[in-house]
Order: sequence, then C-alpha cells, then structure tokens
Amino acid sequence: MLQLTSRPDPSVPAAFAALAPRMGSDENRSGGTGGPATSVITKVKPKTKRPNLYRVLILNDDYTPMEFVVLVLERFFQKDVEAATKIMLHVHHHGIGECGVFTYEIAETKVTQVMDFARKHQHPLQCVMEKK
Ligand code: TYC
Repeated sequence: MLQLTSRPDPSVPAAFAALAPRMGSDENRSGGTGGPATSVITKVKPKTKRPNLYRVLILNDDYTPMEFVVLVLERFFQKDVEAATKIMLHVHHHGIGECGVFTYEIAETKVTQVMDFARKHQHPLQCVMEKK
C-alpha cells in the first residue's frame, strides 16, 4: 500500500502523532526552505501471518491392538469409526499415518494425550509431530 505522509500514518499511535508539531498547509510545501514541495511515500506492510502447521502421526507396532488405535483416533482426533479404521489400517500396512494437522500447541497437546493414554493402557503406540 502506498500512502502520502500528509495522511495519518497507521504505524504511529494517535497519542504520539498528536505530540508532533502540526504543519500549516504552506509549511508542508517547502519546510520553510523556499525549496520545492516534497512528500515521503511510506509502504505499510499488511501484518497478517499464516501459522506454522504440524502433522500429528502415529506409528505402527506389533502389539497395540487395532481396536485401541481406532479408539485413540475417535477420542483425540474426532474421527468416526469408518475414518478411524481407515487410518489405522493405513498405518498397519504402511508403518505411519496422519491423524490430523494442527498449530504447534494443539499438535503438542495431542501427542502428549495419545502418549499418556497409550502408556496408561501399557501399549507401545507411538505418536509424533512433524512440521509441514
Ligand atoms: N499392527 C498392530 C496390530 O497388528 C495394529 C496397529 C495399527 C498398531 C496402527 C499401531 O499405529 C498403529 N495389532
């Protein structure tokens, strides 16, 4: 966005802008030097940023019961029984699979919840996160 400084600068809080000496309409033409009128062009950068996203993955093992993995996917990843079964079978056959994609703190919480739940039930199920 291009903007002339004769308009309020959105990056300067109003309280500070109010402290600056006000220029009369003739003063702004030359700054009192008798020189030509000048304008400073300011670029205002839009400040919205997309968050970093993380995949939460579960790993296959030989001991965790299939029904337990389906329960994990239903309980912590809001999957219905069909979607959960499909992910569980994908992991069973391919070794790893995606449970969901989340911002950092949510992904970290999911990993902790799954690991705590698996440990409590004495299953070796592993859950990890990776940056997308
Ligand atoms: N391979 C396990 C079994 O045969 C099932 C399983 C699926 C375990 C997915 C972990 O993330 C997993 N009982």
